[in-house]
Amino acid sequence: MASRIESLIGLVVVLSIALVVPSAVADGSKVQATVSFGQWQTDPPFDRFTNPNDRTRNQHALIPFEVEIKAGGAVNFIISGFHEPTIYDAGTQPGDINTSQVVTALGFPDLINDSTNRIFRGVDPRTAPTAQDRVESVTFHKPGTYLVICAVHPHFEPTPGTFVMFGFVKVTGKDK
Ligand SMILES: [Cu+2]
Repeated sequence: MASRIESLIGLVVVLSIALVVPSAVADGSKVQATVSFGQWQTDPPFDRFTNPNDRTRNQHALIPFEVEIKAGGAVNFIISGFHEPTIYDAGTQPGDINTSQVVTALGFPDLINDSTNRIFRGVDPRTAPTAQDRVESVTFHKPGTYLVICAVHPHFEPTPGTFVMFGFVKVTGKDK
């Protein structure tokens, strides 16, 4: 009797989890990916102990350039330095971004503010030093190839029409 009740409780727990967690997440493979979003350099040596945010020693790249996850999974953006991860809906290309739309603040580079097809924008890196080095984990529910840019204007488009700091998240369908 006791084992029957236990198995019934187990069944209820499993069903409850299935209702809450997308199947891709429960599955385990390709449910998440990590993207290094801006990197500190080591050659020549760089000592952040004494100079925590020397922007001339920061590399402006997404590593890897493209990651693949299943629908329902997440991408963890590990952000080092002054950057602003911003994600556009599937199919958007770098040239589609209107880089003339910006938010400005004295003493900071312009931040691109094109909201067309934008599905995610990270925390404002100008708000506090702690808003710079951080992790932002973002979920993707529909298959497609999503554009991820750094909205710091001189990082994304250092010269007009040349795009540098961006990458893609490829989201595949759930396994049947
Ligand atoms: Cu950046």
